[in-house]
Amino acid sequence: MRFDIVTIFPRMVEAALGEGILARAIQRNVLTVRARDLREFTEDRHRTVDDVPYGGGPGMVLKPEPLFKAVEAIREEVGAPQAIVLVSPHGRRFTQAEAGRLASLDRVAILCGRYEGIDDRVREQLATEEISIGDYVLSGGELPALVIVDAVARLIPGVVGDEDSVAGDSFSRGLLDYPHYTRPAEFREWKVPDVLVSGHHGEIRRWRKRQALELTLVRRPDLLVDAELDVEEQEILRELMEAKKGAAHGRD
Ligand code: 9D3
Repeated sequence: MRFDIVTIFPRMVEAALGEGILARAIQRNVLTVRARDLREFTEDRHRTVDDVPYGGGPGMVLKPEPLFKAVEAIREEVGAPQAIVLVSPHGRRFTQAEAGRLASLDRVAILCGRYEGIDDRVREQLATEEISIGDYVLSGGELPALVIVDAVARLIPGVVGDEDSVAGDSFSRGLLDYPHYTRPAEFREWKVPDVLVSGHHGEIRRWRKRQALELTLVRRPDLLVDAELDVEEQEILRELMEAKKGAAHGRD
């Protein structure tokens, strides 16, 4: 899979891609990410990417021309992207399901805004979709672009070393994760739950399911609506909900 990220801060994007799982995937050619400097697609001596807003008001607006030129260069060099994502606070919220949809594509371009805004003709005429990563104000689209690349890349076979760890990932099954422990079995008098050191694999599996379900029920009950639960998990969840009801009526 290939991403082309258009930004005025290509080094910010490259710095993040130089570490960790993404860096390894890029080295091994499982993933290609190219950060493209928007200023390279300007024509004037000052490499101007922004201008004052028509109608007045504060701040600067990204000009359309360099962004259109950047996408045209991508088309010519590597072929037309299957999605041209504008990262913007106005976009549809990015979720694991959205990550899965983008992971099915071969070539994705991401356009990052900065300043107060971006000429709306980019959204209307160039972008194929608009994505936000959540309800908070950031200074630009670079971090959101990296969030999207990270979440999507993890779903590409061979990017994460252990495929089982991706399949078991919290949101891929729609549940929060169970608690993890490592040695020592006792740390400052806090013990690891007995069941985990017992070696009873059946009991461990069931304990983890219960913990994951209980945590999800308490913290993120909204996730249970779409969670894919096996028969055992459905049974445990029914028990947990009964126990909760009992507690609420003061009879536990
Ligand atoms: C001061 C201008 N803002 C009015 C409240 C509008 C604004 C424009 C550009 C706010 C933030 C940004 C920069 N953010 C993004 O480009 C962005 C973003 C975000 O801020 N939050 C969540 N997801 C995203 S995706 C892109």
